[in-house]
Amino acid sequence: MLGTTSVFACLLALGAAQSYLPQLPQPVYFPLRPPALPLAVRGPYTSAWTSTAGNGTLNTAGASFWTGDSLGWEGIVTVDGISYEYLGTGSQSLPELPNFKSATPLSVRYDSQYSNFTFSAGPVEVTASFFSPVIPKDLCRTSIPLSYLITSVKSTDGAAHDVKLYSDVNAAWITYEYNKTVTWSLHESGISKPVNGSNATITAPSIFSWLLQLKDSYTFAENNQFPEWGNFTYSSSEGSARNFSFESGFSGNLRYKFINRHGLSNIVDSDYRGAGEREPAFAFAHDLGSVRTGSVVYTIGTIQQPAMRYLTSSGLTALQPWWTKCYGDIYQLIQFHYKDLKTSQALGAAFEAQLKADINQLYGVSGNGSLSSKAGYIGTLSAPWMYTNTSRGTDQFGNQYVFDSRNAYGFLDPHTYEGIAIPDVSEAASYYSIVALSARQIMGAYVLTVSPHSSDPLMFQKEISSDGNVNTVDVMYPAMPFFLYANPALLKYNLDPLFQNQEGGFYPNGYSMHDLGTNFPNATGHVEGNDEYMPVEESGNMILMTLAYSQFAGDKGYLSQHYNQMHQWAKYLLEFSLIPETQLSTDDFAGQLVNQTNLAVKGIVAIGAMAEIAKTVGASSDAANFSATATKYINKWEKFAVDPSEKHTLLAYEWRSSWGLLYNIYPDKLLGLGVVPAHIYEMQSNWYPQVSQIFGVPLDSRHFYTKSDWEMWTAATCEPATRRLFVDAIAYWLNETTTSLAFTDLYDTVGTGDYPNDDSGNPIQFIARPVQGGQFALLALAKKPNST
Ligand SMILES: *[C@@H]1O[C@H](CO)[C@@H](O)[C@H](O)[C@H]1NC(C)=O
Ligand SMILES: *[C@@H]1O[C@H](CO)[C@@H](O)[C@H](O)[C@H]1NC(C)=O
Ligand SMILES: *[C@@H]1O[C@H](CO)[C@@H](O)[C@H](O)[C@H]1NC(C)=O
Ligand SMILES: *[C@@H]1O[C@H](CO)[C@@H](O)[C@H](O)[C@H]1NC(C)=O
Ligand SMILES: *[C@@H]1O[C@H](CO)[C@@H](O)[C@H](O)[C@H]1NC(C)=O
Ligand SMILES: *[C@@H]1O[C@H](CO)[C@@H](O)[C@H](O)[C@H]1NC(C)=O
Ligand SMILES: *[C@@H]1O[C@H](CO)[C@@H](O)[C@H](O)[C@H]1NC(C)=O
Ligand SMILES: *[C@@H]1O[C@H](CO)[C@@H](O)[C@H](O)[C@H]1NC(C)=O
Ligand SMILES: *[C@@H]1O[C@H](CO)[C@@H](O)[C@H](O)[C@H]1NC(C)=O
Ligand SMILES: *[C@@H]1O[C@H](CO)[C@@H](O)[C@H](O)[C@H]1NC(C)=O
Ligand SMILES: *[C@@H]1O[C@H](CO)[C@@H](O)[C@H](O)[C@H]1NC(C)=O
Ligand SMILES: CC(=O)N[C@H]1CO[C@H](CO)[C@@H](O)[C@@H]1O
Repeated sequence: MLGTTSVFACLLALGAAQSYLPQLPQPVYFPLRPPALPLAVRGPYTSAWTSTAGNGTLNTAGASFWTGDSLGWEGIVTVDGISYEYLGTGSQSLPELPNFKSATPLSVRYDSQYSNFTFSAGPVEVTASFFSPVIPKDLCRTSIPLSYLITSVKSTDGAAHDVKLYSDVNAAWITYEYNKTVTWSLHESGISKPVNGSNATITAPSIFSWLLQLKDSYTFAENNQFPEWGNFTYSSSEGSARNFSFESGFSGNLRYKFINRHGLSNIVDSDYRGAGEREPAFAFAHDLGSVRTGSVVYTIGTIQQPAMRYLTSSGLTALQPWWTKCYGDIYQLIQFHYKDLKTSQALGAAFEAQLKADINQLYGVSGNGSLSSKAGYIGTLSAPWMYTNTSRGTDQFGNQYVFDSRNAYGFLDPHTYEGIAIPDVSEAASYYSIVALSARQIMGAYVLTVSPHSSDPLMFQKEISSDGNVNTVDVMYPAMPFFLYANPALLKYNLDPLFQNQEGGFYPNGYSMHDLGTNFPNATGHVEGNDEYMPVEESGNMILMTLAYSQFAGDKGYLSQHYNQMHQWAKYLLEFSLIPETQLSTDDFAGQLVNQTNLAVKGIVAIGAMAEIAKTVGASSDAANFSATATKYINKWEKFAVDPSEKHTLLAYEWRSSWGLLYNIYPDKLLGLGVVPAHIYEMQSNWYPQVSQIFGVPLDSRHFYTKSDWEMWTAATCEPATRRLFVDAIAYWLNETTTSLAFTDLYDTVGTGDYPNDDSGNPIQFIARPVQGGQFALLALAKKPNST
C-alpha cells in the first residue's frame, strides 16, 4: 500500500493528470429537465446547484454556487472494491485507476423539497437525495441555513455487497478568492473544543462537523457574492455503518487513499491555507459492510452570526439569526438539525402533499388523481383562430407534439402555423413542475432574524443576482403570491423593516423607498433619499402588499398601524399615477418610459386598495374619496390605454400598436377590488395568444424577451385557454432552454430560450431570483379569502 507521501509523489509526478469527461448516458428527468437543480438551497449563502447545460449532471457538472462558480462536493461509492463517483468531478483528475469509474446516471427527480439523483454502480443502485426543506409555517426550522444529503444504496441483484461511501467538500464554499487563508477544525457532538486523531470518540450517535472559516473575516462584507464572514459546515455520523473515519488534507490524496484503501486516517490537517493551494478537502468515509441496503446522512451549509446589519433609532444594530432563539449556538444548531431529519422530512412531505392537493383542486382533478391526468380543462377558447388549425408533427427539438386547438395543450405561432408547439402535457403537470422547482429558490433568498423591537422575527430578502439590494420592494411584490399561499405572516415580517425605517423618519421622500439597503446584508436604508427612483411602482407595491397580507392573514390591525404611512403614499399616487412621468418600472432593464400603461394601472388599483384599507380602518370619507378617484382614473386610463383597434392595451399611452403584459391587474382580481372592468380582462386574454412565441408571450412589443414571473401573474388574470398557454409555455421553456443556471425569470421567447442581450449585445443573466414566488399566482388566487 502507498503511504501518504508516496501518494503525493505519485500525483505530483503525474502533474496535470489527464482529465477526461466521461461520456455518460443521459438520465431521465421527472417532472422535467430544468436548467439547474437545487442541491443545498437554504439562504443567500447556502445556495448550491447543479447545471444540466450541455447534458451535464451531478457527476459531470458537479456542484456550483448560484453564480455558477464551482464548489467542491465529492461523493464516491465503493462496491465490492470498485469505486464509482456519483457526486462531483474531483476524482476525474486523479491518475487513471483501474478500480475507479463514474457511476451511470439513471434518473433525476425533483419535487418542492428534494432533488434525487439515481445512478447504477455495478450491482447496486445509489441515490443521492438532496433535501432542502421548504416548510414556511415553521419559523425556527425555516431560519436554519443548512441542508441535507442522504446517500442510499440498494442491491439490484438481491445479493449483499461490500459497500463503502466517501464524501468530501472543499473551501470554495466560503471564499471566492482561492488565495485567502482558510482555517478549519473538526467538532464532535456539539462541543466547541476540536478533536483530532485518537481523542475523537467514534460511536454510532456522535456527529462530526467540519467547520471552515476565513482566517481574516469581515463581518457583513461580500466578495463576488460570497460572504466574507461566518462558518461553513459539513457534518456526518457513523450511524449504522460498521466503521467511520474522517480526514482533512489535500483532496487528491484523500480520494486516492479512499479508492485504494477504503478508509481514512482520522487526522485533521494543520497546514491552514487557501482553497486553491494543494486543495484542502474535508472528508468522511463510511464502511457499511456487506449489505443489501444502507444510507448515510450528511448536512451542509454556511452559517452567519450575526446575520444582518440594521439601522434603528438606536443606531446600527447587528441582528442575530432567528435560529439562535430556537436552538442556541452554532454547535447546538448543527446537532439539532442533524438529528431532526425525520421530523423535517415529515414536515416537508406535508407541504408537498398539500401542494399537490391544491394543484389538483385548482384543475378540478378529483381525489388522488395523478397530476398527469388531462382532466380539469375547463373553459372555452374565445379567440376563434385557435379552433381552426390543428396539427401534429415534430418540433425544432425533435419532440413529437400534438397541437389540439380545443384543449390548447400546445400552441402554434399564429403567423406561420408551423412546427412550434408544446408537447402534449397537461396544464396541471406543467404547473406542478414549475412551482415545485421554484419553492426552494424562493425561500433561499431570505433570512429570518431576531427583531430589536418585538418578539416577532424580521425577514430580509437578498435581491439575488440582479443587484443584491435588501428588501427590494419591486422584488418582494412579484414574490408575494408564494407567501400568500404558504404563510402570509412571512410577508409581514418582510414588510416590517420597510415600515420601521420609513415611519422612523429615516427616509426623506413622500413616496415609498425602493429598497432597504444597496448591499445585502446592510439593511441601512437610504437616509439621503437617493435610492433607485421608482416612485409610482414602489408606492403602489407597498399598499397592495400590505392589503394582501391583511386579507390573507385576517389581520386588520396591521392596516390601522400603518394607515398614515400608506395614506402618504396614496396621496403621491393620486398626483402621479394616472399620467406617470418618465421613470423606471420594475422591469428597469427595459429602460425608462413615459406614460406606462401597466405602471399607471398599478397606481390606480392601489388607490382602489387604499379605499378598501380606509374602509377597513373606519376612515369612511377617505374611503369614499379614494374610491371615487379610482373610478374616475380607470375611466380615463381606459381612454389613454386601449389601442384604437380595441384589441389590446398599449405599452404606453399614445404609442399606437404597442402592447405588453398587463400583469398589474392581478392584484385587482386577487384582492377583489373590482377597479378594472371585466372587458379589459377579456380583451387582454384574447390578445396574448395572438402575440405568443414558442416559449411564451414577450414582456412587451419592444423585445422578444419575457419575464416568467409576470407571465404567471398575467396567466392568473386570463381565461383558462390563455392561462394554459402561459403555463405550458413556461414548463416547455424550462424543459428546453439553453440557459445554464438556476431558474431565470428573464429569457428569450424565441430561438433556444436563452438569456437575452441588452441593447449593447451583452447577455443579461438573472439567476435564482426570489421573484419566482410569482409562479404561485394561480395558487394564491385559489386560496383567496372568501373566494367563491
Ligand atoms: C445531449 O444528449 C442528447 C441525447 O443523449 C444528444 O442528442 C445531444 O447532442 C447532447 N447535447 C450535447 C450538448 O452534448
Ligand atoms: C426523494 O427522496 C426522498 C427520500 O430521500 C423521498 O422522500 C422523496 O419522495 C423523493 N422525491 C422524489 C421527487 O423522488
Ligand atoms: C488573490 O487573488 C486575487 C484574484 O482572485 C488577487 O486580486 C489578489 O491580489 C490575490 N492576493 C494575493 C495575496 O495573492
Ligand atoms: C484533541 O487533541 C487536540 C490536540 O491534537 C487538542 O487540541 C484538543 O483540545 C483535543 N480535544 C479534546 C476534545 O480533548
Ligand atoms: C456593509 O457595510 C460595511 C460597513 O460599511 C462594509 O464594510 C461592507 O462591505 C458592506 N457590505 C457589503 C456587502 O457591501
Ligand atoms: C465563525 O466564523 C467567524 C469568522 O467569520 C469566527 O469569528 C467565529 O469564531 C466562527 N465561529 C465558530 C463557532 O467557529
Ligand atoms: C476502521 O477504518 C480505519 C480506516 O480504514 C481502519 O484503520 C480501522 O482499522 C477500521 N476499524 C475497524 C474496527 O474495522
Ligand atoms: C492532528 O494530529 C496529527 C497527527 O497526530 C498532526 O500531524 C496534526 O497537526 C494535528 N492537527 C491539528 C489541527 O492539530
Ligand atoms: C390519497 O392517497 C393517500 C396515500 O396513497 C391516502 O392515504 C389517502 O387516503 C388518499 N386520499 C383520497 C382522498 O383518496
Ligand atoms: C419535458 O420533456 C420530456 C422529454 O421531452 C417530456 O417527456 C416531458 O413531458 C416534458 N415535461 C413537461 C412538463 O413539459
Ligand atoms: C402622457 O399621456 C397624456 C395623456 O394621453 C398626454 O397628455 C401627455 O402628453 C403624455 N406625455 C407624453 C410625454 O407623451
Ligand atoms: C382561421 C385561420 O387562421 N386559419 C389558418 C390555418 O392555417 C393555414 C395555414 O396552414 C392558414 O392559411 C389559415 O389562414
